[in-house]
Amino acid sequence: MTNQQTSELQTTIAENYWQYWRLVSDKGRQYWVFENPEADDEFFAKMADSFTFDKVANSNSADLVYRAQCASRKIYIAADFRSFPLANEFEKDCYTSMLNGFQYYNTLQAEDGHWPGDYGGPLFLLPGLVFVSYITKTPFDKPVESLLKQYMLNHQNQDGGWGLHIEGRSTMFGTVMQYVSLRLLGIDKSDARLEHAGRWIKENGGATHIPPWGKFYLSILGIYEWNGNDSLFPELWMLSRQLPFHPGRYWCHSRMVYLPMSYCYGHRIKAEPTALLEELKNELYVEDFDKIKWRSCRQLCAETDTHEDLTNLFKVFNSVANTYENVKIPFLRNKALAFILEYIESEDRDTNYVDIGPVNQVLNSLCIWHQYGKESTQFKKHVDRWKDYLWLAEDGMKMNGYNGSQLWDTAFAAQALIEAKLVKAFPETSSKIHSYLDVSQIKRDPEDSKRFFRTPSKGGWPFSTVEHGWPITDCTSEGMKTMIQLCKDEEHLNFDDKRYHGAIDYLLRTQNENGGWGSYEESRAPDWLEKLNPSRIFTGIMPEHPYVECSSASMQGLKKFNDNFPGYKAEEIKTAIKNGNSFIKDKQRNDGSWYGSWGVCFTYATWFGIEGLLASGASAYDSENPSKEIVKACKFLLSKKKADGSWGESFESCVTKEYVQHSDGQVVNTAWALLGLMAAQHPDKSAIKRGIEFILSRQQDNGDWPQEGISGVFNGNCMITYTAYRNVFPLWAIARYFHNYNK
Ligand code: LAN
Repeated sequence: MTNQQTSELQTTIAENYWQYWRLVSDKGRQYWVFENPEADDEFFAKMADSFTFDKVANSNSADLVYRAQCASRKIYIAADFRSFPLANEFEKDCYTSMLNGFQYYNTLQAEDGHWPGDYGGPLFLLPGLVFVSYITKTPFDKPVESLLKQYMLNHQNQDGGWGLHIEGRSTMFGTVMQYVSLRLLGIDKSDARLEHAGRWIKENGGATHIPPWGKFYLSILGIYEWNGNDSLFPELWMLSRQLPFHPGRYWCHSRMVYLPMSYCYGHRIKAEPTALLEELKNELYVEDFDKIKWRSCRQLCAETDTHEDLTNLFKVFNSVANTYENVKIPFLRNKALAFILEYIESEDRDTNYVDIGPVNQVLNSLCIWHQYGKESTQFKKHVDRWKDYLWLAEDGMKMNGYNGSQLWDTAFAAQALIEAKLVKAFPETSSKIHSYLDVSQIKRDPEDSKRFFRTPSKGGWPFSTVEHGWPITDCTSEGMKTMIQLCKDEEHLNFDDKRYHGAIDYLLRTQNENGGWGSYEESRAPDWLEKLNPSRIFTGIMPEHPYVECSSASMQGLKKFNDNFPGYKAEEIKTAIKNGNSFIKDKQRNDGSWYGSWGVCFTYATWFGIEGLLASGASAYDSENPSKEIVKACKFLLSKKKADGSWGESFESCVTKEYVQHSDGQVVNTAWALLGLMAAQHPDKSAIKRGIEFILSRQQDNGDWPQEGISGVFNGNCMITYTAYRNVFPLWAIARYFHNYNK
């Protein structure tokens, strides 16, 4: 058999097992259910084996389970669009590629209008859930459990360890977290893969060298002493809100993770001891567990994991908090813990127990279990949301970085379709997009915003679902931009324009004084707060920082609204856009690029930088005098072009903050670079055409593109998968070339 035949056969066998899984989706909520009442242990073992995955070839899975299930769907294309009067062969290739590409991609759209997809990547999330399921004695269903294990095993590196994310080299955090999870899920320590991992852990100093989050997670299991943690100081919440380091001023993700962590610390939550946990104490450390001097381990961190060093300022604050811990005042501690609990419950209600992200969802579950017990309605509501974070692909069942990227992906897919002028070609797709954007707009404000540090949300759009309900600046803009244009392109689609006012108010409210926008909220603390970052593994997590991507999107959104509905807050919008322009200019680096905080990396942000400048009045190359910032940005992009005409950026760019070429061209980077160059109407037609040729050459017969390197990032160091990008951005770039460039 040829290699291809072998791999086709493997896929067929695998699909026999995959077919027992079905994705349920409703208003964006998406989760997998297993349907085979006759399945027994032997079946589960065989099923797990069918999720074979070659990490060495590519550690990114291609979302084949979901995509295979959609393969038989038929997509209607309106007759007028099935062909196009074409001038030349190349245009014909472009049009065919778009039609095929959308026809394929539209098969993946769910009935509720969004595009479900893999949002995995980080490897520290699933272990958190496994730990909490173990502590609360809430086991997973068998089929889920077997595929969770399979996922972790599939992502073991060749040296025996695991990274912080699927493409990363081994770290203590990744390795200990997967090792413990696999043991908790029933794998014996004599298993060769675990023995290998165990050696990695010991050779790198043992689990005392795990970074702070790892110390925390091991402590709730009782296999690391609480005393080996720096204080998580619950009373910090009770200090004056005027203080610049009050946690109410933190970036919302840090705030919402610190919240349950400080609850667990205050209560010193610890799993009921079991024989297995006792064994783990012997497996993870170089020293005898009972002889470890825990206090001296507080700041140990393996070299493999150290992305940021602790600052002197942190050390000062930390020693105050640690000292207080020795003399703490019970009244204050209780008061702090009561406030924290109230806050956790408010977040739970506001988000319908989805919670802002995968870390606090799981930790809130633990706190609620601790407070109200396993049988409480609140705990059950938490557990019911666990599945919203789990995703199935050919590498097994993983934990997503959010409850999905529904709104974000839908808005981008729609904008690509709009630029391709194919809205009317796919009428069903377009109506469903409209309906998803409509139901996903946030309809209410958080319940007690002042007390719980929330910015009003009404009118904004979230990243995922309306039930999640946290508004995000760029998601709001992308949602609004898309809705405005969709309703213009398709007469029968409507949206009451007063509903945009909330979005505009939110965008105006969240702009910072320097003109930039952060991700969710206005910045509430000075930059130096970053010096108190205790994490070692993440950058830029303390205050909300302004970003070029979020700012550019917000400016584009404001402009789109103002161009279409000039009657609402026109002056404020104009000023906001003007200030945004200064922010973007200010962030441009000397080489003309912008650093990307949410996508890999300079190609992503430089595309946003260019679009932001254009939205705020900068002139492109089609004017007499193109703006110097645009010229510099395009020069940068062209300087990174590879010999084959593509662009390809490694995720290492995000980590090192300098452009790092990927060994291969990447369709997603190529598309971003081309979108930027074409938005600027750059005159190097042959470079742009070659880039498009590269994208066309990578397209598969079914209209899909291969899954290449990972393309998303957060906190400077952790990568995250955006499955949709390999379809949407190539299509968007071709669309721009076809209709809006070179005309
Ligand atoms: C996201 C996902 C979406 C992303 C964009 C909208 C793309 C971006 O433009 C703004 C930032 C935002 C909203 C974002 C922030 C950080 C998130 C929430 C994530 C990358 C998804 C997962 C990540 C979250 C912090 C992961 C949990 C880990 C912690 C360190 C708390």
